[in-house]
Amino acid sequence: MLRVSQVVIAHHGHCFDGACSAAIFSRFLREKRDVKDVTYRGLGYDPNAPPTADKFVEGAVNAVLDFRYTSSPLLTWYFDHHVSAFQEPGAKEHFEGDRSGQKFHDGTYGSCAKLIADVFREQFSWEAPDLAELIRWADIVDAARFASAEVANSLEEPALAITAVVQECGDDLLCAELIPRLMSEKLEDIARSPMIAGKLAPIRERQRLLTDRMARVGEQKGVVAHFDLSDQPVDVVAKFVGYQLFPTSSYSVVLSWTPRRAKLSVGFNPWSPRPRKHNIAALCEKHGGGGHPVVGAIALPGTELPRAKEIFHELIDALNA
Ligand SMILES: [Mn+2]
Repeated sequence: MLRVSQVVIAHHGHCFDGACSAAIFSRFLREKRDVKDVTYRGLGYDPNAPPTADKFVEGAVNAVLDFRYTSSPLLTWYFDHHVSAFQEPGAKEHFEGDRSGQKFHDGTYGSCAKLIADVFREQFSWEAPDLAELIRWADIVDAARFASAEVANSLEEPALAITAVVQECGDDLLCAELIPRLMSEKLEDIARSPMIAGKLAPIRERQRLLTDRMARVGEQKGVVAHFDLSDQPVDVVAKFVGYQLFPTSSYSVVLSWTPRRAKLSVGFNPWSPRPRKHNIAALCEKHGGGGHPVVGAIALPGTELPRAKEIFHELIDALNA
């Protein structure tokens, strides 16, 4: 059981940037506000996910990092870089009317971790130079600034091994152990330890099977590589495998399904031979999803697979237009 403390950090769950953001924010609280006891709560975009404010505790410091805005009066700190952060009706106006000086959004940032570090340095005169490597990697991972699709898919880099484990196994229990370690330890030491290294073998095997499956069902239509994986349940999709399989594509669209949710994952190929012509966040917002200009997603209840398949084809056509 997780104990609830006087500080609740609700962060994008199953996400390396979300965990790094929580680590930097926690270091700030420890060094500037003498806070030692923090509860971490992961947030997800599942259609059935409870409202963010359900994670908050009355009277506590409640922070949301790397996730959509909430107008809840209990929100005390906010940082995000998703351009789709303001989806709740009235959220944008509520954010703009805030006078706490503790709520920040900048959609031009590659990672929320870097946004937090920059705001703390510029506005709160605080920085942790030893976290530079963590921030650098959060920016590489979240903005897909990898040298190649092969590097992105390999789990050799410590940050990428941690990313893979966080994506597949990063529930609140794992994060309660991982985030405090990200605050002070080297990424290579964390990656070598059992909590990460011990979980990699099954992840590698699942990635291999998924890559095979994507190679079998994948097709390229125009500049879009597309993968309908809905015939068998799959929860986590490999973001960059599509570009490795179809290096001449500019975009990829993946449809995945579990009884809980149907998910469309859309991305711009960071190694595309052509420039990006579409804002993927805006395309996803049309169907209730969101994200960044270069990567986004739409989640529907699992029972709405037929609708998800229609959207799948609409997206392929829209990205080819
Ligand atoms: Mn992020």
